[in-house]
Amino acid sequence: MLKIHGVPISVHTRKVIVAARLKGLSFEVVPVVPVIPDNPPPNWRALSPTGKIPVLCDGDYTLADSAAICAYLERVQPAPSLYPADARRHGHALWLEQYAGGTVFRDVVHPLFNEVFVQPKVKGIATDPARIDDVLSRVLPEVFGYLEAVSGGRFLAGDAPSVADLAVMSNLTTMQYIGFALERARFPKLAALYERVLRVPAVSAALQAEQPVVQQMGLRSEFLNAVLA
Ligand SMILES: N[C@@H](CCC(=O)N[C@@H](CS)C(=O)NCC(=O)O)C(=O)O
Repeated sequence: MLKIHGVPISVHTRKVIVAARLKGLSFEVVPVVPVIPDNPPPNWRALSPTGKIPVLCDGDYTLADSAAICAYLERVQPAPSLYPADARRHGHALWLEQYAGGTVFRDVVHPLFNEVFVQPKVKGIATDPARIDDVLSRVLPEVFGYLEAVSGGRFLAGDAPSVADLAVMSNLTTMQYIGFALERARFPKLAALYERVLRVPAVSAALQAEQPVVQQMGLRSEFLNAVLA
């Protein structure tokens, strides 16, 4: 059985979990929380050269990075495909997957998560409200404005969910868990897309499965009520 090292609350681990579920692949999650000192197993750097989650183990084969893992799962189980067949849509899906990991996560969700959760609750360092204000007032409007502009279709790169949808959905989910709403009035097409992705059965099942951890961590989840009811 596939082993996914990480935790479902992690943006990139959730993306891989949902990809495996969409493809009907059996997997188990091996909990690893890199931000907690001494939590990762002793051989962690051999599994994850960057130290980050997720890492996939398929028998004796090990692979780090959510984009690489999703592309690998696509070859292991081609249907349903997470990559559009059309060349331009395929390119667009890969671009948006990169944008989600490189800009939405790095510049918006990660700093917010760090300030609201990791610094105060794991490292004992006070939250910096100025950092949060800067992300919300300066960074988020441009990044979410771009996501809004590309959210007009059924899914981000065509009529079926792709890696781009999983990557964006996962960022928006963690952001809301830590108390930052996705403002529907400001980003209506993005909010509608997010809800469509949540209603994909493999996505709602994955979110349902992570709720015990969400409750245990004291995170917000009322924004999922309509989908998980
Ligand atoms: N490009 C990587 C990014 C992975 C990543 O940033 N993982 C975060 C959690 S979502 C992590 O491990 N953070 C802990 C750390 O940086 O030590 C991927 O797509 O898998």
